[in-house]
Amino acid sequence: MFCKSINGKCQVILVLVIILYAQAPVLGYELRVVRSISAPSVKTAGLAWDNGALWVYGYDVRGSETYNRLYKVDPSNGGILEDFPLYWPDDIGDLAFDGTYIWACRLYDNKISKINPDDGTVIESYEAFGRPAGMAFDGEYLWNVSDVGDHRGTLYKINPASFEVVAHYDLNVSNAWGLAYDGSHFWALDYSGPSGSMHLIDSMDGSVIQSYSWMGERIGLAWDGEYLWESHFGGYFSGGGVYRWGTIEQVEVPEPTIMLLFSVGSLALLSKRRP
Ligand SMILES: [Ca+2]
Repeated sequence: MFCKSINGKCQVILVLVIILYAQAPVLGYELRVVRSISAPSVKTAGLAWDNGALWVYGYDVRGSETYNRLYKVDPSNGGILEDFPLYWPDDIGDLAFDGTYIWACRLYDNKISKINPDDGTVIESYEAFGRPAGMAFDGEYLWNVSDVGDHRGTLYKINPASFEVVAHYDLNVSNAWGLAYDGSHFWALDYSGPSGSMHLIDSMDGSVIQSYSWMGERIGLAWDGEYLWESHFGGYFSGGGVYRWGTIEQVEVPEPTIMLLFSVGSLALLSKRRP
């Protein structure tokens, strides 16, 4: 890799590369919340990025009224740009935006709905596989991950025009919910109660490249071209009243190329210092 022939010095360098790469989180290359904004609802879940704005899936109870809504939110301040009612029960999953339509996971009737972003109307709904939880769009295909039952942790690649499944992969993760595509990889939130994890996933074969310990109770996930956005689920006391309002967090992720260059650069310095 760094020498034309493998000799003792090169082997030491390769071992150090592996050690430094493995220690990268310790050196500061971790996921990091850089900003948090108030969500438009208490139970805040699905997220999708739409050209400078976030689509947010939220559910509220105010007095005797329930509000199951889709919000378009300004990510700079959390302001609501648009919002539409959705006519199905408490049904919170992730979202994706394909450039024209919003796609929503419906947890409790195992459906995925295509929604008109101009008025929130449901154009078509499809039977999903298991309980659909995470949803992302890669520029050509929809991707959906299920979170329970026989389909738990299965990632489906779907033709959005026909809803035909063209490939599926077992992610081998416990409880994936939020899903986002960053242009080359998928990110999946693993929602496991108070503690969770975030997985970086190879889009070619569904293998987990790296897993990060992460905060729990995060559900929706979106990618804005530079940062991840995640939703922190709020909730109500059993007797009524809000114990936590939903929030939306902007998350900085490590850049694998920079991480590797850092390791290589450090090794070059170490190598020069060797007698
Ligand atoms: Ca998403």
